[in-house]
Amino acid sequence: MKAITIRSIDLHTILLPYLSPFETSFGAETDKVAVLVELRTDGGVVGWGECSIELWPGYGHETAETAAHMLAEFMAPAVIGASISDPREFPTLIRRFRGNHHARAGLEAAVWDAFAKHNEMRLTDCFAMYAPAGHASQGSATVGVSIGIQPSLEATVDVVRNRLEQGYGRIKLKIKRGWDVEVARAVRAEFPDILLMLDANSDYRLEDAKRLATLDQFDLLMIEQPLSHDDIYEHGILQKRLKTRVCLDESVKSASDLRIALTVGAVGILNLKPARVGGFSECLEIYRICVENDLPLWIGGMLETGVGRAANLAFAALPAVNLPSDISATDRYFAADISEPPFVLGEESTLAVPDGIGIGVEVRRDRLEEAKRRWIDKYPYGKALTR
Ligand code: OSB
Ligand code: MG
Repeated sequence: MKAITIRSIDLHTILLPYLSPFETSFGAETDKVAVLVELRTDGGVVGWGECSIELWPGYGHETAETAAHMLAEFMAPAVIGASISDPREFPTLIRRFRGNHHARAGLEAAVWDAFAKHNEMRLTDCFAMYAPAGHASQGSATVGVSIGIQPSLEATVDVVRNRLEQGYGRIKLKIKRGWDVEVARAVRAEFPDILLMLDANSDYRLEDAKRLATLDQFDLLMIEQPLSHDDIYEHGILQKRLKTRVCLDESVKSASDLRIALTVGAVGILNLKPARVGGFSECLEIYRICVENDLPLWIGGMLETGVGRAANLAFAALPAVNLPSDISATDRYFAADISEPPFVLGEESTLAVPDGIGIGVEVRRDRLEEAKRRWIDKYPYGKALTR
């Protein structure tokens, strides 16, 4: 493989309105916020990466401001001028900075995109090259859709019906304490045969085990992250009390966390989010552990723009990603995405990896500028704070 040398890095903080607000156990969000990383090589190749974050530091602790700060002040200066002949070595360049996985992941994604483009490969084939032998990209991924907390049970059933009609083959419902058994019952009653799962985003405690066990009757594919965002141990105790398989999201921030979770029986399925674990090199390590342990795996999302979604899709097309991923079509998220072409849902609830090299989508400069302006207009920091 031909090495790249990093010449420059530009950061773009953007705000892109969602088609509809997305509500989870930690709050509702109306817009996507992201820091997009534009990386230029000495050879003139441009790689793009997305730091997936949210306005409210509820899923993870990072915000657009912290990610931009970590990148501008520390991580980008540490890598400018570096030559990379194997993207898996990239994390060592920023090892001396701790944490900040979402920021780190966006930068690493831009490196992977530039590296794949420089070598005239699709990013998905580039990932496959570093996956275990025989794990070629399938060129598409089976996907589902994540449905936020709705104002009523009727509204939930309506949204589910709508998504099923659009062709989604797996439905994930967000739940929280006080919005769980009834919503699962209502949806299951209407749609007895669909692939259905729940995501609690850490809203429960171990004392709620009995309540959570009543969800067993709904034949759920899994329950995602019921307990604390930084717990592994108690998820192991909970799993012994549930028939439904526990899927970890927030709790697994590294390959090391996954090994612990496997050891204590806390993980029956893994939601792997590149942003959460700090980048695609760590994803490849986690992928290998899943293969070795026969652990069911899918790729999670954070309502990314096309830039982040394209990279996630490239990874989700690897063959050991064997459950539907949270990567939906563009029209589930935005009226006009930052990149073109849009992702369109295909047969049997799949998304096809684009043919182009790298992430396979192009950033639209006009939309990028508009989304940057929207961020600045909406969040004019420096204004006096009053009650
Ligand atoms: O917990 O999986 C989650 C979005 C933001 C933050 C956390 C989560 C989510 C999703 C969205 O479920 C899935 C998607 O990107 O379509
Ligand atoms: Mg989740």
